Amino acid sequence: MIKHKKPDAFYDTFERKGAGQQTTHYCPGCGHGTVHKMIAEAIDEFGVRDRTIFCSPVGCSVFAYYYFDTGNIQCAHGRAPAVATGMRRVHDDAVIISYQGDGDLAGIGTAEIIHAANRGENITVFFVNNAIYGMTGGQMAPTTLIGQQTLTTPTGRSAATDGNPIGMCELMSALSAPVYVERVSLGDGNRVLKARRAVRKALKNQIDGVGFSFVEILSPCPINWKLTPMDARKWLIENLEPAFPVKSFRDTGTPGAVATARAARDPSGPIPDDEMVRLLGSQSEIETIDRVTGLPEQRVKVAGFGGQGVLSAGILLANCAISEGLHATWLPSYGPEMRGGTANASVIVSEESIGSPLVDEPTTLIALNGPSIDAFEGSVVPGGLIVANSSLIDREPARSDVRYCMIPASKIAQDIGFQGAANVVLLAAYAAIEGFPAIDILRRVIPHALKKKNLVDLNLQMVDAAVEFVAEHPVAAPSAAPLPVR
Ligand SMILES: Cc1ncc(C[n+]2csc(CCOP(=O)(O)OP(=O)(O)O)c2C)c(N)n1
Ligand code: SF4
Repeated sequence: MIKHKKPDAFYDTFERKGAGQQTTHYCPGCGHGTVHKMIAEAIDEFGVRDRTIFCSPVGCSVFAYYYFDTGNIQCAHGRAPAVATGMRRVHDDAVIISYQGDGDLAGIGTAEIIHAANRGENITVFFVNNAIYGMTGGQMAPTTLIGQQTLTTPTGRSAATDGNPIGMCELMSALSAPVYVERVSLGDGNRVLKARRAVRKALKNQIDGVGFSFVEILSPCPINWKLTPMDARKWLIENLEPAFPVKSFRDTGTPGAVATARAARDPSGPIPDDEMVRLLGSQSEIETIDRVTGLPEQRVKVAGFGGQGVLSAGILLANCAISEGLHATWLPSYGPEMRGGTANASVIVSEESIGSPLVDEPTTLIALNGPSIDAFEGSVVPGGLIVANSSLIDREPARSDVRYCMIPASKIAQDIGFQGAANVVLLAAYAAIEGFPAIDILRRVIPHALKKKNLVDLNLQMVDAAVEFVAEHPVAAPSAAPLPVR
């Protein structure tokens, strides 16, 4: 006896159609429903519903989140592989599905899928190829066949004006990282059974840590093909399959391969010795480092104009952090001009691995010029620190709930003999005030971090001058109750 049962990975009722409804929004004979069912059954079979994240696309399957009782993210058009990548990086244990149509994956999202595949992300991609833009009423897709009539190719697709259909499995298997690439078809019952096996395998691969799996499913869109559901299946076999051969393109990879590769360079693990050797000069230097513990997360914004060494001050800070065995990110932001435009660098330092490199609410602002303090003063957290270059900034911070140090960095640097190193004066002042990075570390990293070795001594003098200035001008505690952050 054949027993039909709705997979547990589906909700009991599909609320979009009103409580109690059992039907989806798909047209009669559409392949999306079939593919959904295969995926839901595989999720049930592997018992991973609670840890599955379904990244649904723009396209007819945009409402997949009404059907799958899993984690769901509705992604911007074509961007599901990028979202899936983000999920992969933060949820080790999640089973992540990128579900995409041909307009979504092979049109607007070409870049995302190629790069996710090329990185070999341990995700599963289900690519539903119906050779047309279904949701928007049947325009030409990248996979539309030569001669196929669509809304935008009323006389049939022409290679001369529209290019040739893109074989995504062929493209995927030109890359070395994907471990499983297969094209299947929903043309008839036997084909559906084969497709089901491919769907299952692609999910299992991910669960076993094998790597990037890609299954293309040739799928009918009767309404836009202007055929009955039965004729659509026939048309699929007779026309789509010859253009897109149904076969396994690649099936390699070993269970656990992803975990092994990850362990070799675990981003959340300790900073590798070779990184520290690069910054400190030798292995024996590393032994002399007091590893920092208990440091609150430092979110530093260094801002000024291009040419002031804003970005390099950020790199120096990040390098000091790495030398102390800490995690660090550095994110530059600058205009198109090499010199004179505004520039800032966001640096995060933490004992833990860092999720996002963005700094919206800095714990410290290092401002090299007036526009920088105007732009970022309001974003500093209450109790935070502003280190400002008083040579170029003619006002003190307006905030009374932050600590600040007005240091004539440009003048100090000029007096020592190299005005271009005002950035190092400011960074050293920050270090002297916060006790991080250790001044000793800053002094030890400078010779290795600076490309121009003839400037090392001058830069070390900048550090000494800043330390002396801070000792003579201690930073006062904030005087007022915290202001709301702007
Ligand atoms: C940024 C953006 N561009 C265009 C659209 C319009 N749009 C919606 S769905 C779609 C194509 C979907 O086709 P496909 O990915 O093949 O999925 P199907 O609907 O056939 O399942 C387009 C172009 C949109 N919603 N957003
Ligand atoms: S338009 Fe095509 S792809 Fe969209 S639901 Fe209808 S049959 Fe399916």
